[in-house]
Amino acid sequence: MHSAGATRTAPLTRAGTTDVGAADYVTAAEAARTEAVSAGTPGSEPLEADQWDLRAIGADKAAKINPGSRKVTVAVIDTGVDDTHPDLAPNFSASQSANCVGGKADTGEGAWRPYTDDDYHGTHVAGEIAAARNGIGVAGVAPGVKVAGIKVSDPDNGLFYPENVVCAFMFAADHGVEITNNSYYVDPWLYNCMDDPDQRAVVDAVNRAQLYAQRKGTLHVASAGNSNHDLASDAIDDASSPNDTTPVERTIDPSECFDLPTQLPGVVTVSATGVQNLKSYYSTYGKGVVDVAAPGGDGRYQLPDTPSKNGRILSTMPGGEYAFLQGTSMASPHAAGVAALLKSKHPWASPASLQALLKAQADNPGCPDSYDQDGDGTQDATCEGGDRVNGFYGFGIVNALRAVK
Ligand SMILES: [Ca+2]
Ligand SMILES: [Ca+2]
Ligand SMILES: [Ca+2]
Repeated sequence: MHSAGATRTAPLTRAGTTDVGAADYVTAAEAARTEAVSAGTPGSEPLEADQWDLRAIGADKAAKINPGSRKVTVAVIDTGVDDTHPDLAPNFSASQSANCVGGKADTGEGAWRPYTDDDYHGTHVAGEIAAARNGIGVAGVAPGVKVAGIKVSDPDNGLFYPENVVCAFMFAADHGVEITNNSYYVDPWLYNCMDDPDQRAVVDAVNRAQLYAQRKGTLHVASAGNSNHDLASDAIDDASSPNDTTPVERTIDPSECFDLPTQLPGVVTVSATGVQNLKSYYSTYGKGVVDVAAPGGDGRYQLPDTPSKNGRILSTMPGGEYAFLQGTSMASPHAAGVAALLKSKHPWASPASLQALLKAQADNPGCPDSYDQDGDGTQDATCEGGDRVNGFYGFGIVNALRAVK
């Protein structure tokens, strides 16, 4: 039993992070079966047969051409990263890691680690980006780059407060981090409205830190959110905020109320797809808001023909474990991994150029003719736009193979 505090009773509903549902651990039997299946595939990792997401973006083939450069670091701003995991240890950059809780960076040994194994979110994200190709477990999208951890989640309630995120952006910029991954929203408001003085102050503070980092050469990649909201619409009903006290019901205009950091200018906004290259049922979307899409998994409607048939994303967990998770939290690190491959190939690219390269090499499936995933006869979301840019996929699904060619 973990009992770090009374508020630790519901680790799977941590408000700021954006994974959907409970973690699906890989059982020993599943792992053994998967290892047997992949044993005949030379050069692949033991659990790679279940990593449909790597194949969907050509990351398995890309790794054979260029796994990414040791000179590129992706910092995971999240619940901490367990760098003692054997799949993360080879690529971990301790000198670019910290604990930013409280608004001041603590760089003491292990300060970046999760408080308990329940704070698994950041460790899963880190593995998706850069788990090593070392003959054990899984592989990340860019197994040759380095990954760092900047912890921003509050130890008592798991929330991602603004001052912690501001600290993380500035720390990343000051420590030569090329790319940050942001699979969360800044708490306690899902949407921060500019006509509210307190919420406006949050937008201004996080935006200033983002711009500071961008000027120093750091590109930020962020999850679009898991509410199946249309960020290009003029009204969204939300009853989830503030999540640190009693939430209120309100209708917001997403052109004046912002999900942070994903809606800040300059940040790469990532929606999620499943194995059929179709928007995941939960993924937030929006024409002119989503920049690119990437595999985040869809365990409800898009199941792969893999050993486990699990439509979620398999990656590392604290304590040397592995599990499947889904969410735009899992999509963003795939895009960050491809951005890291592009940065490896184009070391002088500015954050703006890097984002342009990421968009230019993405594959756009185009809007689907119908999006009635639950089959009740009504559309579950409306994709606006054309084959080149649209609300579900932005400029398209990122492509690791094209990034290294
Ligand atoms: Ca591995
Ligand atoms: Ca954006
Ligand atoms: Ca429907």
